[in-house]
Amino acid sequence: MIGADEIRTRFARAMSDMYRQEVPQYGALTELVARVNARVLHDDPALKARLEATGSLARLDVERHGAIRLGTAAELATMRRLFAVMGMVPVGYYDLSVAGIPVHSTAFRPVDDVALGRNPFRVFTSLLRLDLIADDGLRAEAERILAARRIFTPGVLALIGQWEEEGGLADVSADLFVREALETFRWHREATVSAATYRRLHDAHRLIADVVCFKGPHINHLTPRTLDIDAAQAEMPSYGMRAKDVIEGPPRRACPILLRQTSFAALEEPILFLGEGHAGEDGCHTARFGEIEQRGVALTPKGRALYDRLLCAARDDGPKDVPYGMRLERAFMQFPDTEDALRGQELAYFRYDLAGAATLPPGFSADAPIEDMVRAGVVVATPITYEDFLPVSAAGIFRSNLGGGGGADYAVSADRAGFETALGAEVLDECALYAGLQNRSITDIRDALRGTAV
Ligand code: OOG
Ligand code: NI
Repeated sequence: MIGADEIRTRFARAMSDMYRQEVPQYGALTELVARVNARVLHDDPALKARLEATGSLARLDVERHGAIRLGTAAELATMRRLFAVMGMVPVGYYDLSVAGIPVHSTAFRPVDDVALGRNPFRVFTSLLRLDLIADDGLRAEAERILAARRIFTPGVLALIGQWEEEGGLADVSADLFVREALETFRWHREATVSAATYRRLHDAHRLIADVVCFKGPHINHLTPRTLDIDAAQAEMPSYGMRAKDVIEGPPRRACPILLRQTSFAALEEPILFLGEGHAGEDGCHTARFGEIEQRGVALTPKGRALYDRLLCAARDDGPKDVPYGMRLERAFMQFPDTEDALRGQELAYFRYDLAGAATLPPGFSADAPIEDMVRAGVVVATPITYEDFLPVSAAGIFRSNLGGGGGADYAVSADRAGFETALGAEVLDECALYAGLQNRSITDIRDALRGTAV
């Protein structure tokens, strides 16, 4: 039997190869990021040593996230089963309707630290909210079109069933699974609708046309992880890419927090509409783009509340003639920027490891506060990487790829329960996962110090 981590690794590689063929600029982007990362590691041996010690260096070259947009509850439920074969489970709920984007989303990803270390491949997965189409006729038409499509191959459905029954896949079946699963994410230039239908859906919201008018949920970007997003952003033009003006997320920091992202504009791709009795009409569609990201430490609910407050302040407060980047820098001066402060004020999650042998200096007990052990040099604390997404950033990424503007005004709210019903499962709480990693590392230390480690 081939393990989930290995199937995920094979799938992520196959997806990356396919996307490089489909969108050559993605290939250029991965080269740019590899060059920037090599330079950062060369210039910062301490960072390199730390990434190596925590097993993060090995995953850096393969680390990617992608995104898809689904049309129906049934598609989402089957997608959950498909990702489960690769050890990817839904984490987090993101409501984007508040930002004028008619979707809500989750991220499918591995959750335990061994799996994350092997390959943290994640897919931001959105479900279209048809209830947000105001026109009854148009909504019914979109529903009818979506109900008629089959986005999964019979082959992949059979293999998912086999995996669920037998608890695994043999080598040959795993390769077949990867090949068949990939078909769902492939780009098809033939639309499933006429030019007139496309235009009507497009006028309701560009995103609705992107989800409804095609055979499947084409992968719309694949994002490599950079160690210096400012450097990568500055070099994008020399690779022929027009980057988004602002980097989403927090400003540059000594101790990076959460997630910073930037993207280049979506490509205009030729498509072929369904003809009515005659050959189809040509058109074009923009959906697929490139993105890079830099990841920092995961924040506790307290840290996250502070982040949200300061981000809001930077966006809404103060004179608008001050550039956004500067307002952001200014607002975030209130966010502590040393690891000691992030730990001391319980703003971020850390993983704790014994610095050396499991011995304590005189006067210490195995139950001593972990912070005392860090100060005494018995224990080292390492930031836990944020593995998830940010709704405000995601909305910015969506918007920049909907040809600017693009935000409708929806008088609705989050519908987490509706999303989970469609999914057929609850989404995991990301903070509980990070807290679990942190607490387990502390328990392991105390066990080792008591000599009870197995
Ligand atoms: C997803 C946009 C969100 C991110 O990194 O925040 C995203 C989409 O455009 O489908 O990928
Ligand atoms: Ni993304």
